[in-house]
Amino acid sequence: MPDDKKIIFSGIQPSGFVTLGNYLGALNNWTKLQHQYNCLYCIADLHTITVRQDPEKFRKAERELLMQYIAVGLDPELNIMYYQSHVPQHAELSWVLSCFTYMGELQRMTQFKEKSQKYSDNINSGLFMYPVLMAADILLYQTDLVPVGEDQRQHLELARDLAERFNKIYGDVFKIPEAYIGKVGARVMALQNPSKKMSKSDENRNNTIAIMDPPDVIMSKFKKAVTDSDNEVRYSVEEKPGVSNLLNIYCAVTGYTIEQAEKEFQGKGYGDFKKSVAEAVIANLEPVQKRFAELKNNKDYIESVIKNNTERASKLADRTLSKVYKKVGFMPRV
Ligand code: AQP
Repeated sequence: MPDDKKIIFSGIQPSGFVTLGNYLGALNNWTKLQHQYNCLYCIADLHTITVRQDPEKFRKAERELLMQYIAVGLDPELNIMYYQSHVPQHAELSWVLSCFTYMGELQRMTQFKEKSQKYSDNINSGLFMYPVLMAADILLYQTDLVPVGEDQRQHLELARDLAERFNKIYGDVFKIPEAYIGKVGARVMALQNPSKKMSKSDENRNNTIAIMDPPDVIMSKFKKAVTDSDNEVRYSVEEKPGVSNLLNIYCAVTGYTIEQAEKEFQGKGYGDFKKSVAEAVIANLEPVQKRFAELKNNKDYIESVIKNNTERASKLADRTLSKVYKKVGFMPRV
């Protein structure tokens, strides 16, 4: 990777079908960063097992997520895209960092509290340790910038605190990462319940658009999307959350401003509006779906990407981990 560019790190969990939310909030924005930065994007499978997964479905989601990274336009030569579990340094650094993390810090994490409620039958210690693993993910690559949504800010703060704590004891080992403040990606809400975000793991499939949903399915899900009763296409998150969500989606895929979109649908009913949103999404996803279908038939290429990118990630990860091991006083390997 060229030394003169800043390092960006992010990832997505292979916890289900990649949604339009993941696409508009993350993936699609990542493609715009690849020439300006050195980007690492992991497929965060170690994080994913903090919630129980069906192994077959999980493996399929993992396989497809890498192809989706490529299909949306992330170049595997420019970016490093790899499976987190293939680079054991993540887990190794996570252990070391856990010995520098206080229980109280983890107990304060909002995501832990929320997920403990959501998965109350499986509050495992991995769920508790999730932010430490995330800190290891970031610090392992001497990351400069992390594109994070509001929900991950607290975790990034912890990563910064841990890096500073470690550096204070052992000298300059980790770079202190910052949040990437770029053009904010759209926050996409659930179609049937626009007060909560669209999520891969949502059991109600009508809440989510998967980026690989066929056009007729996308159309039908948008037609069923919740709106309101006053039949006016106007943006107001408080008064009209459903319509506003659809407007956000429409603008994200067409590049129109909200004002332009409101004008376009002035005097038109919700039926026409929803159909236009669906058509715009279908058109935007068409090349992605086409490329994905091609990649599915190109197993050798995908394997070469996995091999090559894992090696690149491992090499970088090893630099940091070796330094950490030396600093804490572990016996050198012979
Ligand atoms: N609805 C959304 N709108 C905008 N951005 C979103 N992201 C997720 N949902 C939306 C962004 O996608 C990336 C994926 O992060 P993740 O897989 O680590 O977990 P997540 O944020 O918890 O995503 P999901 O889809 O909601 O997964 P589950 O259901 O497994 O929890 C992040 O960059 C996120 O901001």
